[in-house]
Amino acid sequence: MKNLNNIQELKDILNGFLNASKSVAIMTHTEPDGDGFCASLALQRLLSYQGIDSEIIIDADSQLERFKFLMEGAKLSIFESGNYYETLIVLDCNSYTLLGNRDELLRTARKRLVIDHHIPTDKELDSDYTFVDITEVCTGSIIYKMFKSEINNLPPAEQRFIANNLYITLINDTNNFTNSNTDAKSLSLAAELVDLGIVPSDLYKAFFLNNTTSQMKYLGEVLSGMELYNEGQILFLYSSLDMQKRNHLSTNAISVPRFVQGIKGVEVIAFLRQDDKEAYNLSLRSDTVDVNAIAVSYGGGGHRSASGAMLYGELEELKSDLISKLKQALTEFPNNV
Ligand SMILES: [Mn+2]
Repeated sequence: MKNLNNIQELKDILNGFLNASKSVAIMTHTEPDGDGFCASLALQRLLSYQGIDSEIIIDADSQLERFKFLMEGAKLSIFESGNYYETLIVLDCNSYTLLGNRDELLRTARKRLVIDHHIPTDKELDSDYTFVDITEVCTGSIIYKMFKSEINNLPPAEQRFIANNLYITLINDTNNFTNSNTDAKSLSLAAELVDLGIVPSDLYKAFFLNNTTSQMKYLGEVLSGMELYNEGQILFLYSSLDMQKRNHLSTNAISVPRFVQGIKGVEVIAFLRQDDKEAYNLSLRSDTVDVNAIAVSYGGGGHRSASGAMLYGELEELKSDLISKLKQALTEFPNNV
């Protein structure tokens, strides 16, 4: 595997791969989010303008309802074992734990390229070329930098399709410019996308506010079970399979931590969501504690202020271990700011 460290080099490698490829697949992590999935949609459209057909490979249980308004004309394929693509591009993901069964495509593809902005872990994907820039606010920003001049030369309707998707990558990973990763670079990117014709208020409403009443009732149930530890510095939320079932929702129907960010006195948010009998999805958020380190200790990872992992075992044991890890991390605060 070769690590790439500049955008032009990345673009050259990608073009080299695509020039002689019979089949191209793009994919992102499991539970596709507004960064990985919308960056895939933008890249697919950009490639199609270069005459290259590609498929975005999703899992059979991927929840894509909230992306519908961004998907017009997209070519998606549900992963099936035995599928083969000559070139494989993985976006917003550099970890086997976040790829699920689709890691099979990585084993069989002849040309593999990973483009990501997460802190690398010890479960890095085996690829021919890997571009990771943890200073990039979102994967969409990397795609924009690679193809800025091509985007400027597209017809207005195509520009808007791509700009809409890239704007979603940006507001997904900055939580609509409220996370600590919001800076001059991310706001400049937003301004450039507005110049391409996007309407930020429409996209905000369509992506963040467009929840169903079932989702909001479920959210209410989760929020009403809120627990506080360490004199209110740790906010713990739990979602059971029953809560999801009662509200006719599947596992990742709504991003819960978003709704409790910024609560007075809270330094760390931990959301534990039951996905199976003894399987729990953990999401961590903090502007002070390095939650990536905690996620890594569970075999997960992500970013310093937002990360996650899968936990397996008995709920009460997992919970008490988690709370003690968070308390320990807080004793090191503010040294770890
Ligand atoms: Mn991302």
